[in-house]
Amino acid sequence: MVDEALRTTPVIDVHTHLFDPSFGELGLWGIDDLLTYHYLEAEFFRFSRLRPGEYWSLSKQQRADQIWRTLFVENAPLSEATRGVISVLDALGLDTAPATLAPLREFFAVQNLDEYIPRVFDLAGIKSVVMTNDPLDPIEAQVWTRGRHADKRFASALRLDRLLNEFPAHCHQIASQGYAVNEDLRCCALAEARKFVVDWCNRMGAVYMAASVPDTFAFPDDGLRSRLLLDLPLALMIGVRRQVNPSLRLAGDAAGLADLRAVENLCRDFPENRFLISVLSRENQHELCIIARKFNNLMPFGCWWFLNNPSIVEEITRERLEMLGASFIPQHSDARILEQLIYKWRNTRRTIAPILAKTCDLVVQDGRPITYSEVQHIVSRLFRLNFEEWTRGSTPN
Ligand code: FIX
Ligand code: ZN
Repeated sequence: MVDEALRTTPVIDVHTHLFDPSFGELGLWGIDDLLTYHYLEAEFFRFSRLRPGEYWSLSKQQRADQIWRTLFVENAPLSEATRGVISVLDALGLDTAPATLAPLREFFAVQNLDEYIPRVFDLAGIKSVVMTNDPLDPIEAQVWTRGRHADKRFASALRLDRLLNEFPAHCHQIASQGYAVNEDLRCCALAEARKFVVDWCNRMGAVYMAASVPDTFAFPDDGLRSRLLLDLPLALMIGVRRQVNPSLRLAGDAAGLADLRAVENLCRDFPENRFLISVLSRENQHELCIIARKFNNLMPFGCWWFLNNPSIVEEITRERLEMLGASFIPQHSDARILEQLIYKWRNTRRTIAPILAKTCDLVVQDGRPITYSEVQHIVSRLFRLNFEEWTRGSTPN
């Protein structure tokens, strides 16, 4: 019953770094992008003698060739991320162990996105994804300001990392968009910063605002973070330590244990606001479940980044089911490349199905039957309804 319900329930992927076709080159797909994914780059530097500087001096194709040879030919693809590429090639009916990438590049070269995106969404069992949209990314901002055809499959989320975590560095950029802000937010600058956020939320039709914050995140604090809450769901991704090894670029970020009293304070001080919270440290997971039992304006979501490994997804999901029932969002893909949707959701279904089945079985053992329509409802709640309800009526003012 669980397998069937998971197979037939189209999922909403609440956090990705994917872009719809109107964003052109920002949208990544195909074998070279799949292989130059920062998860694989991190693993590559563990096996290869190549120095990061030498690697970055190569073209994307040359980098992909290096990664394929090192992680898939000279070594067996054992890790979650390397197995992911194999799973994608298999799902597309392609050779999963060619000596070189030439035959695979031929396949991707002839794909037409209008037909290909629906095929990938179908293989992944996806209804829609939520993008990560940064109004301070010059290339992306151009697409929004010139206007784009909304694509129902790709919802938008206003990403505020640069605004909330590096305001002084981006103050001039915001000012150049016509907002009277200044570095220390004197007089009406805060209202102008809020106006910047509201305008971009409306321009994007954002379903939520989002920001990742470091493991040192505290609330309340003296900065902008405390003063920029709107009545739009805020997704906070807590516990990333950016660029602990800058030479690896995107692969150079790490994680740290956060003090979740900041989350308690946020939920208590802003009872009308809705918070989607994901924490990066494995050691923060239990406490997040406890805080969620205290505040119903907190929705835990996903097994983020370094947690997105079956052994840890199992542990986190079981704990959440035991403590929260079906009142959480088990997973998001964080896909950066289109085809990653296929393996990340294949893995999630494969990992979560036995846990859900076991939990339903325990209900029966405890003396109450479970029907198929109840199983369908549980799966819909976890992978669609919780998010739809959380973001319903999300228009900022
Ligand atoms: O902050 C985020 O949204 C993270 O997911 C990314 O920064 C990270 O690079 C990533 O791709 C994780 O899967
Ligand atoms: Zn992300």
